[in-house]
Amino acid sequence: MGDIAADPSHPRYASLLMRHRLEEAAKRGMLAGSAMIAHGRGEAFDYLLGERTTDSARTAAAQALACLVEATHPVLSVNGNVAALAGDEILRLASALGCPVEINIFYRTPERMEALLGFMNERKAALGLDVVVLGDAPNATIPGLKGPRAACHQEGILDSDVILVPLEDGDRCQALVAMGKTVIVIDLNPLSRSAQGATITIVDELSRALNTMLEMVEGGANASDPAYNNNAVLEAGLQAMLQGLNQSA
Ligand code: PTJ
Repeated sequence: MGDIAADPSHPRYASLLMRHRLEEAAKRGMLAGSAMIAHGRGEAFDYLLGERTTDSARTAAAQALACLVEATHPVLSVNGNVAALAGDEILRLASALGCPVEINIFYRTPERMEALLGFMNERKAALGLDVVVLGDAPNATIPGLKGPRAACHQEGILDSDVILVPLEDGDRCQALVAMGKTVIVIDLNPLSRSAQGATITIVDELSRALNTMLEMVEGGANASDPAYNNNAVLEAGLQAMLQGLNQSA
């Protein structure tokens, strides 16, 4: 994608870089019309969080990674925002786990699917990674969801036992949980329906969360914790934001 004008020493460089990636992705036709609104909401929560990875987010990331490593059929689901903001990190994580990536979008159109498949396959080739990118020929549907957004691959999302669905919408998260899957969400908003309904919620910015998982996978993942408590993680995420607010008051 094109260059960003800001210097890496700029205090808001990371944020400007993410916005730039979204602008470039929009030009390529990869994004939903509401992608920028979703991103803006995420940015607001990240501000409150102090744009940092909290201890509770790290705990959730470690549990997420452990479940993905222990899974029989792990899958990483990718939508427009995820491809734009952290397509490379997703491909690296899929490569480390030896699992497929499936492009699965809420606002599904053939044009967007083509743009996203083209982008992810381009990045895969640039990184020289051997990762299966699904989404081109859906042959199944997610039960409980109506319309094109339910379309998925049997050998991908349908048969998965553990699924990472970053920046997911509430209905789909609920439908995947109802199928008995371990559903891992990355969402800066601890109050969203997805965050509340997922099995594991990483309350962190997408690229930070994925980079945390990549660092952990390099060091060797720990076993999953049977006592992991997602409600405690959500509460800790919310408290971190409220503390930030109190400090700046
Ligand atoms: O590509 P599509 O068609 O699948 O559509 C993707 C979007 C994201 C537009 C769609 O899924 C959507 O509308 O999502 P929502 O319901 O707005 O939820 C997105 C959630 O992600 C919100 O709770 C945001 O706070 C959060 N979020 C946004 N950007 C980030 C984020 N969380 C972590 N990192 C981010 N960069």
